[in-house]
Amino acid sequence: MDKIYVIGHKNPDTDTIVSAITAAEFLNMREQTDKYIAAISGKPNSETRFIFKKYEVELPPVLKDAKNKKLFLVDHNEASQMVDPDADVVGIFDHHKMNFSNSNPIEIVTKPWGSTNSIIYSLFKQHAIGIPKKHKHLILCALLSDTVILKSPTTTDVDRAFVNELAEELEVNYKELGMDMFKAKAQISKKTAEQILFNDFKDFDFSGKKTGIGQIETPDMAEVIARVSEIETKMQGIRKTKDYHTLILMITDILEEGSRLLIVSEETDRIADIFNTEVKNCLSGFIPGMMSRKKQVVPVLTEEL
Ligand SMILES: [Mn+2]
Repeated sequence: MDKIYVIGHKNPDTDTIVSAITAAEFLNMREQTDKYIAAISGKPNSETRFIFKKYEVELPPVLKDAKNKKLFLVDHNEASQMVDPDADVVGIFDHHKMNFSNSNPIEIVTKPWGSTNSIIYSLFKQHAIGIPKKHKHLILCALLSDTVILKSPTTTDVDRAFVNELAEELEVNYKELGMDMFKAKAQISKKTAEQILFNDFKDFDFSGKKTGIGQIETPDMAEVIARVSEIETKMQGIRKTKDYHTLILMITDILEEGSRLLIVSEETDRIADIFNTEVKNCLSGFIPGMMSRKKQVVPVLTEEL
């Protein structure tokens, strides 16, 4: 029997890694098989490591080579974010915009919800398949991570209902859990400039302009701002060697609920204009309410850049 690797995007975050585990579990249960294997496409970040340690769950193995392997994609669908753009994709569960084509009919479930795990949790419910308790904890963490403790504009009523339901059942104070997760994720003082930039980083193609957007979410923005010149120097170097048109780091304060953008680009001023902000030494002013790369940055650049 052919194994099918259930796998999330490169530079994996908590939602992507938990999705691999919960989706593999769901698919195996639904099809009464064990051919679905959870895998990850790179090193987990400090938030994910904190969660897996807390709930004593083993991290899935890293899939180093996807050649001639069947993949079930979770939490992404764009070739630029896939572990191997030429892999044989047999299914997708995702909550991002679709940029995918395939020569075969496959199962695709997408919802405009705040987390891929909200989709997977609803599939478990629809099919009346029980979820192991440890996985329920992981699902709650993934929802809190992707929705920034339900504060991100990507949050829907479905996500809110699932978080409240799980928190009640598991007897967890989800706000405290969320803050502990984001503290573990930020760990600014322990990170190099490069780790801050690539902590949560995705590549995009905006009408031929290669763009990389990182995001660091922290309860204390000042800690990152203090290191901006060091990070900018790193970004200038990466932009040249890797041939980026634009590199952006979103520095998001989850308590103040807004972001500043560190922009290294061929068109820095234009990008500042696009976001109605001014840039000094590559750093924008505080943009209140900007929390989501997916909802507030990517669509605007897709349209305007
Ligand atoms: Mn996600």
